[in-house]
Amino acid sequence: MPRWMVNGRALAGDGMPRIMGILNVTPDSFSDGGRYLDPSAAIDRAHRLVAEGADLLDVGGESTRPGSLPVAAAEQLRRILPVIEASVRLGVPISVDTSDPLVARHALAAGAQIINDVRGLRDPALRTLVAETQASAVVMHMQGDPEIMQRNPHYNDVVTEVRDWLQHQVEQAVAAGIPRTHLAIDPGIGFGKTTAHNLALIRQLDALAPIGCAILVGTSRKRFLGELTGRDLPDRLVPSVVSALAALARGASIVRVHDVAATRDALQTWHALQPTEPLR
Ligand code: HH2
Repeated sequence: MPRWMVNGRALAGDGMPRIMGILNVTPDSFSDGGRYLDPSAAIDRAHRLVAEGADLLDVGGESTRPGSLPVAAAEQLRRILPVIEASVRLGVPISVDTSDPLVARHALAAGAQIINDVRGLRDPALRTLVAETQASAVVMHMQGDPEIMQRNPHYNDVVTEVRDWLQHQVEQAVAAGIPRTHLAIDPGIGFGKTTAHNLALIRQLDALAPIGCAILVGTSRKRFLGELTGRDLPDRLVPSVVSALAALARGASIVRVHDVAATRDALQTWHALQPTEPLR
């Protein structure tokens, strides 16, 4: 499996799945909006996620849920900087969920090491920044923009189109000077996709392997799980965990989740049950 290097350390590629804990410092995120807007609540949450077993944290100051509008860079920074500054002391890499080069620059200066870009490093300024700072990045696929992406998502062949687009973005990032090992790719579950598209992408996740980057997947609490099970947001823990395991079984190395403790339990059990795992 491809390695994902973050600040000189492998965060994937050694056979151990990794958990990215979600920390949304926003008033309006789809599942935890408003809960961690206060910096001290967000910092407490960061401690808790790491104590529960998160291998890295993804801090975001802008919701990208369907229908959401962009948040100004200054406001994103006001929300996330105190949280990043406090969280770097926790000893796990900090990722920042942004597409804005200004937000990214300040977040990296405050100690973040990964830019998680739901727009797949489309902005050349963001590619240059990641290259120059030797940061790592997540290149995610999204059709359209959050405001309109769920209106009528359409693909002729979702798996091939997502794979080809990610491949193109990775080549652009490499051409800008970012080492391939610094990049992880993400099919962008729920970003301009119907339930059928999301299921196809998870079922055929191994189609992304030829790109040669570690694969990250975020299914946690998402709407397609509600459509599958009939469960509302608070009751999507089981489908979230099961879908994370399914993604790992098909080649993902990192899962982005809200419920770290439950995902950690599931991963440890699942890992121990692999036929290749030596007895301890
Ligand atoms: N999903 C969300 C946000 N960022 N980043 C990556 N790489 N992959 C994802 O699947 C992904 C992401 C949406 O989830 P959440 O952060 O919980 O909600 P919101 O965007 O409303 O803050």
